[in-house]
Amino acid sequence: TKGGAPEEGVLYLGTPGVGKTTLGKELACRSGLKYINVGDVAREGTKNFCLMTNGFHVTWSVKLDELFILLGNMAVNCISKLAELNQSSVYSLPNAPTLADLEGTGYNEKKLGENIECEIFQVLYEEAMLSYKEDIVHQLPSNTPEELEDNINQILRWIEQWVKSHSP
Ligand code: DAT
Repeated sequence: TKGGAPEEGVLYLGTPGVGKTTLGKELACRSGLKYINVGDVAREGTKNFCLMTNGFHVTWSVKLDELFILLGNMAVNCISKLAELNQSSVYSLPNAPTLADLEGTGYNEKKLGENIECEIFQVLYEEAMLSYKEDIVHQLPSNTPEELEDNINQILRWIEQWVKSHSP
């Protein structure tokens, strides 16, 4: 970012284990964009992140306003662009992870069940469709290395188109 101008970016989300890190790091390598894991940023600013429980679910709660300060211009972009429902895109990459996929992530069985259920019922996709203009929400299956490669190429094409349509 130069002179504090908001950054443009690709925002993608999905439940744990669907392949966000794998995709994000590879996409960053090939596009020159910076990879930011919002969860890592939140965890590093520990005062912004606290463990909540209602006796049934245990979950991490993030103070969003403080997280946005930590994220800086990237968050300015998320708020100003995504909230206006234009220009940016949201990608959901569900691949219905199995328990075996998720076991290594340190989640307890209940949480694993919830995440899988969330993926099966496409909760994130539906929420994204409700929150943003439908034509900027894309759902990309990523069940195989070939699909991952296709997705990276598709997102690179979208970035290229976006850059072309926004250059003077
Ligand atoms: P996330 O960051 O969403 O938690 P990850 O990138 O760490 O997920 O991926 C979880 C595991 O799945 C990891 O062992 C890599 C593997 N993986 C990711 N994308 C895949 C794909 N398209 N096909 C097969 N395996 C994939």
